[in-house]
Amino acid sequence: MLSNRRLETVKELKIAACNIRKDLLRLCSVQAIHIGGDLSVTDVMTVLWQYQMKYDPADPNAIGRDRFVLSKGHASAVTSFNQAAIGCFSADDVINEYATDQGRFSMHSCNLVNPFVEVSTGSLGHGMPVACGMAAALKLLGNKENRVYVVMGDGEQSEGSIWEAAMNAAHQKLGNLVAILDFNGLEADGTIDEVTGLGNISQKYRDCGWNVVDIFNGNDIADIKEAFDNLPAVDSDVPTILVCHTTKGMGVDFMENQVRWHAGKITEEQYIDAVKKLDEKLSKEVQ
Ligand SMILES: Cc1ncc(C[n+]2csc(CCOP(=O)(O)OP(=O)(O)O)c2C)c(N)n1
Repeated sequence: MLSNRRLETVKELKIAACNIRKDLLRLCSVQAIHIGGDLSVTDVMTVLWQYQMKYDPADPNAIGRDRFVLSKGHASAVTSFNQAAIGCFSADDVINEYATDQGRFSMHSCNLVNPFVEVSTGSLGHGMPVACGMAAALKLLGNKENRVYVVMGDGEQSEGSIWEAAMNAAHQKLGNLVAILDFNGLEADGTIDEVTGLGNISQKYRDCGWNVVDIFNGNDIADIKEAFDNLPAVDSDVPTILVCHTTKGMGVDFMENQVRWHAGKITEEQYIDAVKKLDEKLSKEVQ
């Protein structure tokens, strides 16, 4: 059935985000994945998929669905585990099929093998312009019910195509477009400041004509939920970006803020220890 609000409360969403992190770590103990950027965006993805988005796991092409584009396409695992959580397939399917010849899941999402992937991504800078096109098409069709959500990385902001799309989205008054920026301060080879500093990224989007919402703790479920609850109407005239200040590797102490953990695999011992710590943290937070 086409629905949203699968989970309602901050507590439920915190538990769900913890479960996603455990799924990610389980996969990471058998395969190298982009774990750092999966963990930074886990909280916002959990609220998006398990609370905010209108989606039918039985019909990924339902006309009345909200659209999702993963512009930072290497965060495929966190997307797949959220889709598993709402019943598109199982978390075991993701783990068993990941990076196998016939599998639906891999380091980047591919819609040729996985119907729950709206757009194949992986080459940075492409998802955002495609999302703008989808939002423009929905608007042209007179749709006032559905949004297009696009998740980008901060390193990805170096791609020129992002800025062509950002200017065009404001020009076309795409109020149905919601971009989410996972501002974790690191990319693959170093810090954002070392590679291509972004300056005041919120101001840059404002200057392009966007409605900018800063989420100063982009790993805080309550703040994320509040931002989604207060989005402007779908038929408003200005695209919105949620600038989420997050921590790369969030929730796993030896990965937090470490460039080395952009991608990689963990040992069984690291997996057991990390899961134990996640459980301890959760029980303090939700007691
Ligand atoms: C066009 C393109 N150039 C380079 C890469 C290689 N690459 C993969 S992930 C990544 C870093 C991206 O950084 P960011 O967007 O901040 O992602 P996060 O830190 O959230 O994982 C790079 C350069 C790519 N996938 N596409």
